[in-house]
Amino acid sequence: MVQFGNLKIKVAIVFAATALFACGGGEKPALVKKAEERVKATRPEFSGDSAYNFVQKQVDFGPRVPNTTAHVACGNFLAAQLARFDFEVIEQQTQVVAFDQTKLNIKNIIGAYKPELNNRVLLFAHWDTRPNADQDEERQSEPILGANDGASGVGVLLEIARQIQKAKPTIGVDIIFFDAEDYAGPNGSTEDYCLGSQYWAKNMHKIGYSANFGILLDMVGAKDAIFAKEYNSMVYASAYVHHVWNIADDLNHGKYFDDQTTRHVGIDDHVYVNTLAKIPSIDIIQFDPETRSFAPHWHTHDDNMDIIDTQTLVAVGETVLATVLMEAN
Ligand code: AHN
Ligand code: ZN
Repeated sequence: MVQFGNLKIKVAIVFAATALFACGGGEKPALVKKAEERVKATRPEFSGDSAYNFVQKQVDFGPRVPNTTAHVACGNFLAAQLARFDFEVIEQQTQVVAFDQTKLNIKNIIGAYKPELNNRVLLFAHWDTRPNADQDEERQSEPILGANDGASGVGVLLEIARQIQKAKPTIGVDIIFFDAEDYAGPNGSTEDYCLGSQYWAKNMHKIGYSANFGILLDMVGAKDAIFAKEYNSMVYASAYVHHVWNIADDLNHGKYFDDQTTRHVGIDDHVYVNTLAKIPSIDIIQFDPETRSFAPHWHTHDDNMDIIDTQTLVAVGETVLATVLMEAN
């Protein structure tokens, strides 16, 4: 019995290794290359002040809840920023039905750098904010500002777009700002979330679109944030989790990127990018592995500019941009 079990494990390992290295004769993925001859990541140019300003700009619109004027205005601002950094912009507008049957007018904002290349990386974040503060003790029915939950990931990605325009790497980069990630009621069920990414994964902006891998940034701006290895990322794309966490270590950001793996913490946009779009994707998300919970400001009115810290934005921004640049030929 034991022998049979071992054999099965051996067969599985050989099969997995074959799958990983069988690259159809094309360029080897950077992850495989890096595993063989692991090169230390070098620190890219990334301005924490600029990323912070991009977060502030979004928060200045007020809560970005679908079907509000602030949401429309902020969406237009984000698309204009990507265009300013020479990304080709596609605005994917549609209507989806929310948990309470409200018809939401939503917009996924997609920016493509070097759209002609096949060697591509996908970076994404949600740009909408939650319509309620269900974790707060006060004003629970009022929308939150979402400085961390919404604006932080988008702010880091806009600064990455700005730096890509300057560095001009030879790699395709897609940045997607997904809408309606957080439009759920108090104690909402998991399908209520991630409406924008679910729509995109079923209706991708280009026929046959793909990328080597994807990185989701969600709640990446709070002071002293801890990013544990997130459960679904480990299920679908563990090799990329280790790759990115190693790069964070190279850049001395190990205090933010924790080695522990979280238990299941919920569904986030990367789950649909993995299961429906079939792009291996990871989530960099603040989650405390000790208390097994999101930060105390999560889904409360304390999620405002007071909790945002430039150093955290830098740790995440440098790590993600270095990952992109390592993938360039
Ligand atoms: C749920 O709690 C279902 N998902 C966590 C992902 C999330 C919510 N990100 C931001 N808000
Ligand atoms: Zn949220």
